[in-house]
Amino acid sequence: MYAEAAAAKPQPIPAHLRRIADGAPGAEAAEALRAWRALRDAGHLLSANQLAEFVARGVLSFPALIDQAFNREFIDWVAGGGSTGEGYVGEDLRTAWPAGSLVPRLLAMPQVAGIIASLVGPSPRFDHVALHRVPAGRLLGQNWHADATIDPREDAFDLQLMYFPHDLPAEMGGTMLLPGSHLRMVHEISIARYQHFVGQMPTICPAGTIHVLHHGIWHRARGNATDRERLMFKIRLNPRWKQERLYAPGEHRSPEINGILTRTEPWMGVEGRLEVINRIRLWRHLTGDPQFDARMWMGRLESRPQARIHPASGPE
Ligand SMILES: O=C(O)CCC(=O)C(=O)O
Ligand SMILES: [Fe+2]
Repeated sequence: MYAEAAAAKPQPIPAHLRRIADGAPGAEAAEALRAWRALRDAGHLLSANQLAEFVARGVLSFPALIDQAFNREFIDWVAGGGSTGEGYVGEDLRTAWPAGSLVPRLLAMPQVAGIIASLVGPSPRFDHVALHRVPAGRLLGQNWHADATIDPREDAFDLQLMYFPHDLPAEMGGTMLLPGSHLRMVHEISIARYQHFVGQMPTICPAGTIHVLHHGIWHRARGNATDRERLMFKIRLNPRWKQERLYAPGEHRSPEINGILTRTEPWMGVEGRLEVINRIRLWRHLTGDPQFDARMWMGRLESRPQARIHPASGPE
């Protein structure tokens, strides 16, 4: 067995996987950049305030963003056996599904494309998808978890989109999210011992709602007490450009933004300040402003005066 392994020739790494390792934008960089600029010029990018909200809470909600005709088509397609597939790791988003099929059409809608472009930039990589179907009457939900694993990146994040094609009343459960949990790094289901949090957010929403999540958000599927199946389409995207100033041109230093970044969540208790500091760190990266601060939370930690009264060495 060992001899066989030693004799095996190393396989070349397929091109699309190589790009994961070096994080480069890929051959389509120029075209992708043009598309990002077109979204910006057409006013489809998120504002600095919306981005601050995302940094603070790890979730942005867009109720009824997708029109009823598309929602209906999506539901019928699933009912007819349509599948989004279960692709994983590094496929090219532009070619992962046949042109004109439902997933690329959803992602190409200007509002959806604008959200994606504002958070993960031009031509993000397709990480994985899942079509979550919770059968009628299945009361058992998931445990609390974060997707993937502890992810220590400070200057980058992946985006997760959840699309709910039908109305989601409270008794259908939906997904429970914990706003503000995204920078509290945990390993997957290690948080399963928790049951409820003060300030948890159920995805009770009208048809066509999209929730946009930072990859670190804590969440769980809930049971479905209705007599209808619950559907949710999720897709995860990885950035391939530096996530700096991807949002709509605008002021990123303002009293309003400071207010958003320093507003803590009820479940944080006395630890809210730790999250404010995490948010400021992320905001600095996303705005390209390493001096940014809010209420001196970072400035205090960074204050190390260098001016000396006495010479560094030798007698005065
Ligand atoms: O079905 C749900 O509501 C959540 C599923 C989930 O945990 C996920 O997509 O990561
Ligand atoms: Fe999950």
